[in-house]
Amino acid sequence: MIPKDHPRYASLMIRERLVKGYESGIVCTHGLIAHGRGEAFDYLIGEKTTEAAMHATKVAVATLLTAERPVISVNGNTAALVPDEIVHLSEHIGAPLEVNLFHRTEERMDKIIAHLKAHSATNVLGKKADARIPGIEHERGKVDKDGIYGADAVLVPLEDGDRCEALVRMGKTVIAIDLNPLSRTSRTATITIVDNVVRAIPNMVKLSEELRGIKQTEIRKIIDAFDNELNLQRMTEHDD
Ligand code: PTJ
Repeated sequence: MIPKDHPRYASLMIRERLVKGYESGIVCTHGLIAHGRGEAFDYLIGEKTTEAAMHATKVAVATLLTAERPVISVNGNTAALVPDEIVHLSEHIGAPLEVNLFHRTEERMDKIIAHLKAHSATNVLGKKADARIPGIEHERGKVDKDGIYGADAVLVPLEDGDRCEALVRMGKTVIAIDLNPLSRTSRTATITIVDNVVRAIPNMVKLSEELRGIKQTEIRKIIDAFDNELNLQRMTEHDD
């Protein structure tokens, strides 16, 4: 039991969720290691959403709301950390969830899909895997034709660099959530949100409610004014 007044309470509770996810077979062993890296970067940015991250989050939501076939890619860590929030986001922007795993086993696929459904998801893709991302030989290359393969915009929390590059090569708008602003994913994505998924996804849900009432021309302006490289520079230079 972690006492509520522990100075690292929030961070320890996030770990707790991942450990539970690991014990139930949702999170893979490597997911725990990946979290450690993310945690270190989060510590450096003060474990809060920076202005630059919020800016990217707003552009990301504007992009997803205007996309014709947006899809949200879900891996083990994301499913364990923000199951309710990712389902809400999927409903708010009208984008299906697609489970896509680096360490794919059919058992983990089934468990994650069941977990998301237990959190009220209705449309979860990923099992069919009837298409392949060109140039990606590992398991994350397996995608659904009517999901990630055919999407024009894909949200990828905790992505790996080579798939991110491959999705961009396919002409898709790729929105990454990655606490490491120096990663290949962060530098290759169209829009990079350097923030913890536990803050970024709830922020996206809130912003999707706010932006829904805004005129298309205004939404377009938000998207067109964004420069990912510049925004990443703000993150690495700690401009805010
Ligand atoms: O569930 P699977 O099988 O798809 O496997 C998932 C992992 C995470 C193991 C897999 O995608 C992987 O190996 O990822 P990487 O290449 O280690 O990249 C993870 C990136 O996510 C790193 O740059 C971390 O800094 C970042 N990260 C970790 N935790 C968080 C995060 N970014 C945002 N929020 C987090 N909570």
